Amino acid sequence: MEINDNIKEAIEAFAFDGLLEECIPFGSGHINDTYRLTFRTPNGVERFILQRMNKSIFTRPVELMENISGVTSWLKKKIQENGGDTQRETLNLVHTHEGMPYYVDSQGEYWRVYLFIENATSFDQVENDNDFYQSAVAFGHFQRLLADYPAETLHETIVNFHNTVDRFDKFRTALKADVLGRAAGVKEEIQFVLDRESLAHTLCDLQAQGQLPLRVTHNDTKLNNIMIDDFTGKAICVIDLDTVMPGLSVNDFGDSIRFGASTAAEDEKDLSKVSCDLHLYEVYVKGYVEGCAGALTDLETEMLPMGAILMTFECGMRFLTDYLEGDTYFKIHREGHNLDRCRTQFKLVRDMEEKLSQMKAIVEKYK
Ligand code: ADP
Ligand code: GN1
Ligand code: MG
Repeated sequence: MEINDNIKEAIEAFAFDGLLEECIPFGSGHINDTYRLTFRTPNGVERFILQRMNKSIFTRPVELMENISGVTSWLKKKIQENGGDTQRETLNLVHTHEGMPYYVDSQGEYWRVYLFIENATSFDQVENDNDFYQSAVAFGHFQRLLADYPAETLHETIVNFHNTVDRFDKFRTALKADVLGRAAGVKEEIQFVLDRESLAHTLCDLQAQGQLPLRVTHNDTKLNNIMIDDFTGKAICVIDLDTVMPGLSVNDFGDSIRFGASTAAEDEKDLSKVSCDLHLYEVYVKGYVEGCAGALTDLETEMLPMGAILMTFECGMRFLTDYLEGDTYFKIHREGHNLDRCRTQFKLVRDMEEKLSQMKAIVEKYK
């Protein structure tokens, strides 16, 4: 790959050994620009993840990096106490020559580097039950490891990130502005959202009434934000820590179901392929309840299915909002990409609404 001057400047700022052999775009995240770096050193090949943080989404990157430094140091201590491998079981930041955990380039862009987690894979779709089960245990366990983290020291990296009511209001604002005149072409999707205003309140209201506890959560629990060991099949590391903040456990659960229990990709065009696989849902419920190891309250457990519906609804609404606003938030790779994503989410919501009693019965089995 031709390395442009910005990437070169960033690479030179970090304390690497050896000779750069390769720099390639990596992964399928929607937010940051991610590259895999390969260096040839006297000890062999060493690889790293280089990321340009998305400054228009994460408007306070210094605070964000404070969160990540704090959380990864905390996790490292816990992993060490449990006799684990600190190099693979959490993200490890590489520092700059100046000893900083990030670099600001001459254009004002923020960069960070992590050790590359070798012999592990981040999956965009569930390939077998075990991977999904493992990811559930790992996300539950992750929350437990952070249960006594001093939450007051965490910055809110995106304000109102999973405030579904606020997302609903933002959708309405985008609809009113309709800057590109796209609303006329998506009337059905718009109506789908408008019909569910009261649904949007469900979890926010329980939280506001103090019935659901605020916990330190990941907030972006997609399957591809977890690394699965290629040999043992165990989920070894939770990645993408940009949104670790106080939040609801049911939302962490719900986002995993939204992405992982779907029978199709998030951007599948053929909606007949999209549904919520109740078997995968059950696999995840089992793993998540085990991973949380008794930490969930009765109401949190009861609300897990609602978390799945609401996170899927919220995500679909966010894709639709971005479509109406001209695709300024999520990276798109084709015309109408956000609309395709929105449609899969709404298809899933409808399917989950129909399966709600079965989803509840499954939770009953494992609580
Ligand atoms: P985004 O916020 O854009 O989703 P991520 O931090 O999730 O960015 O990174 C994008 C992808 O890069 C991940 O899905 C994963 O495939 C890969 N990745 C990120 N960090 C590492 C790491 N430390 N080791 C190996 N792969 C990684
Ligand atoms: C984004 O960063 P990534 O690709 O893991 C988004 C999530 C959405 C997801 C939809 C910071 O996740 O909230 O659920 O896309 N992250 C941010 O795929 O907005
Ligand atoms: Mg990611």
